[in-house]
Amino acid sequence: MKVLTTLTSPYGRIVRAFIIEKGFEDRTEIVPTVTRTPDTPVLDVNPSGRVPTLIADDGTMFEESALICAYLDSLEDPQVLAPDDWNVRILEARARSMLDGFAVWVREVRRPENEQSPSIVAHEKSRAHRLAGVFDKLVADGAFDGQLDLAQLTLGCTLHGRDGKPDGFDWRGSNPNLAAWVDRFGSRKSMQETLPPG
Ligand SMILES: N[C@@H](CCC(=O)N[C@@H](CS)C(=O)NCC(=O)O)C(=O)O
Repeated sequence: MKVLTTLTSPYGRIVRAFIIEKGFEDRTEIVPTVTRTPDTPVLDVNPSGRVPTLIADDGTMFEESALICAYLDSLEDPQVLAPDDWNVRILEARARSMLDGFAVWVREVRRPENEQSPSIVAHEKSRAHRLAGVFDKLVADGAFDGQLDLAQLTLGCTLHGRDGKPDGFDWRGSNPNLAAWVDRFGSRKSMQETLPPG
């Protein structure tokens, strides 16, 4: 199997870390790539141009980090994920909501200054702070402890190794429980081996 991804994409990191958690390093080739260029190699296999993109051994193309992890998990027991655990899925969706908001925020501040929308930036910034506060309470209640799941991986890849991102976002000071959880989760081998460069 091949996974096309940038090494900076947090969505790609969810898949890369999950491959390590499953012990699938030998059967999966990570193909670092670029996105958002007219000649990105991703377009040769995936018309959306998005990463992560997985090409399975039978040539089937998968996109979407959660779907790719579910597919990988289905390939071999023991299954790591808990697709029927609604509580986990609710938490995963909430973490993904924060990550999706980051993607909008970072895209906005990367535009030339005179094209940026201060109201979009303010909207995303306040969503991010609000959610960080929610996660601070949830981790203090142990909601992200226990056997690895996609909620933990998504929250971890959203915040770990990305301090000050996007756009100087400073969530640590006012969310000490979340900071401690991110540091603890980030010490996993799968997270250490998938740290974004630079
Ligand atoms: N919901 C998707 C999001 C994937 C996504 O937005 N990836 C970004 C990189 S972080 C991308 O490929 N951007 C390229 C583009 O928009 O053309 C997932 O979970 O995999």
